[in-house]
Amino acid sequence: MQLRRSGLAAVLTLIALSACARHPSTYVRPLYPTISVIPIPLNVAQTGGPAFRLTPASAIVADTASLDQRRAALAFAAVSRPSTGYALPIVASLDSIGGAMRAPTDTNRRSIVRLRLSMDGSPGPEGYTLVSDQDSVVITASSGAGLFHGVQTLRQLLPFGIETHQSAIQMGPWQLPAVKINDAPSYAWRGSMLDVARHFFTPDEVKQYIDILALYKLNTLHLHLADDQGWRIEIKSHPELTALGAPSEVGGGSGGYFSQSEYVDLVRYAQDRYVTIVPEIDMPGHINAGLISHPELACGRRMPATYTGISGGFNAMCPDSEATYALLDDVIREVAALTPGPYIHIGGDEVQGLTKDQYAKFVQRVQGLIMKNGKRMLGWEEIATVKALDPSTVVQQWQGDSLAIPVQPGTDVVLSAAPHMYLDMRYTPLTELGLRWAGNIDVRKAYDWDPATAIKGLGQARVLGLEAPLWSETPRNITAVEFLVMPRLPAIAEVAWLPASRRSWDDFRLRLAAHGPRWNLLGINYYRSTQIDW
Ligand code: TNX
Repeated sequence: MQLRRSGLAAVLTLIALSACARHPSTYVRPLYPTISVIPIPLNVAQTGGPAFRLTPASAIVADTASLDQRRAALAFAAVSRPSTGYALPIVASLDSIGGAMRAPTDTNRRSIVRLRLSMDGSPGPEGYTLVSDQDSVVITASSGAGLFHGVQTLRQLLPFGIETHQSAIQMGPWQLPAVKINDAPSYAWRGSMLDVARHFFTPDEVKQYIDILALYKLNTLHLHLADDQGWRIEIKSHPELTALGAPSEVGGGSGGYFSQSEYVDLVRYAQDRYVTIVPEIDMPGHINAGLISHPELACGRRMPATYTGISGGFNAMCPDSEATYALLDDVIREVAALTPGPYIHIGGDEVQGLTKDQYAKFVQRVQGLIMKNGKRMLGWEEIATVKALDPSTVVQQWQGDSLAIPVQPGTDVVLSAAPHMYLDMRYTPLTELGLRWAGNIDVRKAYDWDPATAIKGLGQARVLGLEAPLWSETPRNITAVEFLVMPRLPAIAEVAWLPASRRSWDDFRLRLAAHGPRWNLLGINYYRSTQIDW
């Protein structure tokens, strides 16, 4: 039941809402906070003035010659036009549509949503201000990302019905309180990893995932593109990698892969939402699927062959063969050329069967290949055992609440502490999906902790931010992925956005409850945690 597409929930919500429109007194709306934005903005003040209201005469004012303003304006229009049924034209100035600012009645008052890029760099990268009053909502930022985040805040300040695509059902009034918001994130890296290797997810499903990241102001999607069970990215110079490595997945399904044009389309879709894609080809271990077509490069304990189980560590690329680096040179060159973001992830985790020296030699050689292509290398925390890492290389912590391998001072680290952020763990012993090795993670465990103090062994490392991985040994489709991700990912998004001193579990759980109806309308599945009064 929990895993079924939440279409039924969406229909029920719509019925309740339409009943509400016709018989206002029969629908008892749950008591949600007036402001239930996630992540809660750093500073938000209700000014007490009259509310802002979208009307059929409203307009979006933005300079469409600017790509950043255009993206933000289109993002707001895409959410609000279908649900309100209003035209909401995007105009450079009010003059271009004519008419007075104040129309005669309140119901067609010409209110505006104005998007502005400031020239002076304030309010910082990814930050924005949002000021609403009776006549306008003005979002100001110094970057496209900041404007886009401001639009997500505006979206969440509007009633949840704004998420519906059924404009026939009137769920207004489309209003929000008069507020002054000043907002910016604490961490620059706020991400999630989606494992498309254990189970494959189609480009459209990955786009659904990106939509969730964008709604919660997450800016990084790490795609785990190759593992023992599947190779998921077309490499034109080596079509054999997908020909033999892609048609399989955990449990014996047919798998799949992204063609290069599909991958490029995903990158663009993410860019339009200010999400950076970080591609990972896991190596030298977790590479069975890639070795099926290159058994001569295997130094593992088994001959490479299709693998549909869920344990790892039985295969590795031979670090002593030049042919290994020739193949990886081709793979990295192609992946780098398709990826505008600055990072390429090489995995590097859970390698068995190589000596410490062989592993170090491998990581250094691959680091050279990545740097040669103008990218920064990223690897799971095991790469920190290698002494000669370049200062540009980023280490991704994952095991427990401590970094098993202390990193060199000055190293950039991304935190993915499994006991709080592994979205593939079970919520409780009774939930039907997920693994168990890092413990159960219900919503509070994901939310109520402080990354600034929790991780031991970081030394003088520089924490870039947080990333919550969704490994896909157990979820077989995107609905199951959503069940594991929601509502823990919004919790992590708030942990990454605000310092612990500015967060409160009691406040968060009330705001989170208000997002359930949004997800119902968006068709997003989620786990009804008993910690939340939905
Ligand atoms: C550990 S985290 C792994 C993955 C598994 C995951 C399951 C990491 C770098 N390696 O290969 O899928 O646990 O939770």
